[in-house]
Amino acid sequence: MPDSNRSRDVAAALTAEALAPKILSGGDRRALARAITLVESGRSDHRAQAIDLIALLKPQTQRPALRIGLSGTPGVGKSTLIESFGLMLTGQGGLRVAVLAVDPSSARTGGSILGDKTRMERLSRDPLAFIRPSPSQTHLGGVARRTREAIALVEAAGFDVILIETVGVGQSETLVADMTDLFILLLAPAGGDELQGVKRGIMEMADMILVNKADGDLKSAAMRTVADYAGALHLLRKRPQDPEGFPKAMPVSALDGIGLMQAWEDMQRLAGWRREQGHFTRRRAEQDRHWFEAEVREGLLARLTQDSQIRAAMEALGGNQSPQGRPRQAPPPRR
Ligand SMILES: Nc1nc2c(ncn2[C@@H]2O[C@H](COP(=O)(O)OP(=O)(O)O)[C@@H](O)[C@H]2O)c(=O)[nH]1
Ligand SMILES: [Mg+2]
Repeated sequence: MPDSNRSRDVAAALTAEALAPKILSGGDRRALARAITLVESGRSDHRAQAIDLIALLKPQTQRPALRIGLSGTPGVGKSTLIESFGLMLTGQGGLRVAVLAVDPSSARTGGSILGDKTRMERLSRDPLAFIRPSPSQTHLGGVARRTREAIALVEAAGFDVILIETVGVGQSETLVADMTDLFILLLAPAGGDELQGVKRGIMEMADMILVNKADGDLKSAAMRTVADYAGALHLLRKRPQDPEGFPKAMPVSALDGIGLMQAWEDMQRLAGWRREQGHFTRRRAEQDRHWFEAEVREGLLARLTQDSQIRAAMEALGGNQSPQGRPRQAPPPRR
């Protein structure tokens, strides 16, 4: 086949009309992967197709998946936990599980938090699972849109649970918490009796704190850490979206699979309660509004900076930078 034909075929395969039915059928992983490539692309023709695709899929998406955000510092055991937890859900629950990642650091390190395939080898071979490593990313604004669109795609493909992993870098936790139904903080057993320097803001976002590595020599340290955090959570202001007993801290071992079923039961209980009480849909509506406003703001700013007078004025004021020297971020939604 001549090259020009082939590239035309590839282009045809990437149109919204071609991809939408394949994604909705649920079984076409290649179409899903292609669609995610489309939403990640910086090309303007791809962007146009991505917008069309999301618009086609949204009204036909059967039911919401449970979106679970998982955050923790490198080495705490996120990949190991996602693999064990994911295999438990696909194996015992027969659920379809998608794994996405938000990694603002990958642009700097050139790596990717899910790039390390060896740790999720078994889950990536599971026909009920879909794993998408995070691409090299430049700025958080782009990451947010790409991740939200990837969520919409896997949801349209009928996945039951979407796990979104992030390293605790900068504002990535807030970002993930603002696009998920449940936000889980993964911690390691503490050596001393200090609270590992977890920021109060992060604690306030957590629906559950899982203290990992509660096995072998680390078990007693893990139990102490659970007790410390249970106490700390107790001191936080009560949130309307929590039933009795939440947010909670509990021990798990991703390596031995200990506590994972209990954690899943608690997540379901929490999500179920929030659904009954109307918190679930309210939170999603708030998140939609927040991201819509963020996009409008970004779009307006992009337009404004095309105006030479305004651009000159901004440059005179020090450019499009926040006082900390980071790109501006939209404020988080009210909770
Ligand atoms: N003892 C123990 N080690 C674990 C557990 N989970 C992960 N690890 C180890 O901790 C290290 C980091 O795990 P990894 O999943 O790559 O962490 P990530 O950087 O958060 O994704 C690896 O050597 C794992 O084998 C656990 O439950 N118990
Ligand atoms: Mg990892």
